Amino acid sequence: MESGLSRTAVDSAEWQAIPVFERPLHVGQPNIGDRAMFDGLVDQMFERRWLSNDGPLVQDFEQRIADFAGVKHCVAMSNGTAALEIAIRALGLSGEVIVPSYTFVATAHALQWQGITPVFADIDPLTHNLDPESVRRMITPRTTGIIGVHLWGRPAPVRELQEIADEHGLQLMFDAAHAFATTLGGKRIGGFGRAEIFSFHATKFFNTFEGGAVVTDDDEIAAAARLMRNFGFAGHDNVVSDGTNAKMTEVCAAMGLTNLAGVDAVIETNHRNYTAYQDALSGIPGVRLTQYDEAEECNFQYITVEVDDGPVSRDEIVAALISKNVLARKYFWPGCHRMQPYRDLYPDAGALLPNTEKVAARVIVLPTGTAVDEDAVASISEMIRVLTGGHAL
Ligand code: T4K
Repeated sequence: MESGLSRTAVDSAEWQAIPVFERPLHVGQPNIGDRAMFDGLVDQMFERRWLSNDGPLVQDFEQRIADFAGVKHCVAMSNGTAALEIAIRALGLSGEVIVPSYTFVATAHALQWQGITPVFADIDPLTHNLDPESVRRMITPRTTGIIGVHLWGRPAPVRELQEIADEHGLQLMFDAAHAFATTLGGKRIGGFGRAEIFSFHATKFFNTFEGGAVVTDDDEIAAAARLMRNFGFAGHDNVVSDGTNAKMTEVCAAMGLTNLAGVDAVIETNHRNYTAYQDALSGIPGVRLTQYDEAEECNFQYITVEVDDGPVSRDEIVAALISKNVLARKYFWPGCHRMQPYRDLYPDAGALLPNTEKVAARVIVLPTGTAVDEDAVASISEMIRVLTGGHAL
């Protein structure tokens, strides 16, 4: 390797002594619930010969998610991106909508895809969530709404964003793709803004293979979302709005019902891993684990560390971890504003997003979930300790 890393770390006896994992440890390796329960639900599904289109498993799933999140309505969708697109349409957003750049690209694409301009605001470097002051600076006469993202499952500044929205007559919704089973001020995420969306993708700690939902207390939004996910049908032969096909299938709902029954155990495992990472990484200079507020309910699904510039770069650390079969990720580098089509559309956006640029260059996401045990956490943490210069050796 042509870098400082080869001299400082990966050629060292400490590095060589750490074994390569036999099987790759992925970020986002799915948690899989009780197979017997899943099989039972799928057997019933086949027995009924009802596979999609608002079937009984989807209806049961929706009711349970609404109860869990403490909201009036859950409209299940084929994935989180479809849920975003439909929520955006149901809210009537148009013109420009303010979003963070430091998020998965789906948040921006869901707007751009429908001819709405995503305007990127900067983040708070500590919380990684939208900076309300930056949001204020991005408002123009064309702005119709704000989409906050509860990044890593840590709540966005909901109160401040609501104040800005109210002051300027803007709609507010949240991309809660990461935030199922988390709270803000003791209230479950799901009921903030006019609507929120969840992702239940395979890589989320709670998954339905692919899936998502629009959750809301607003009857009008729920009714519109329900129509739009099924081509606008309000009954046989009766199309009353525009729409698409964003329906959740019965087999996905079966997976959701199964995983919901085991969700507490998964959170417990995630919490155990988070605490183990915290203990093992604390005291390593230049390495900071992103903290969860344990006074709230957290799902602990993302283990993110920020590494300062040092003799070894973030990218070199990630490459070295991958060589040991630890498939760490650089989410959400380089920021949406540096991805297409936004990079060409707004080549100078980076100047307005200094914190996004800094944080995106520092973050490493590490594996967790039920596929990762405490020995694995110890070994990965040891790798990071050695790679960052062996300060604590
Ligand atoms: N908003 C936010 C803030 C989001 O983070 C997301 C999705 C969305 C909206 C949109 O929701 P969806 O429409 O996806 O429901 C992955 C996921 O595909 C994506 O759902 C997720 N965010 C994002 C953070 O991660 P990629 O491009 O990183 O996927 P990929 O294929 O590289 O897989 C990620 C890791 O998971 C890999 O290390 C492999 C591992 N993996 C993946 C799958 C599917 C497994 O081990 N097993 C598997 O079955 O986007």
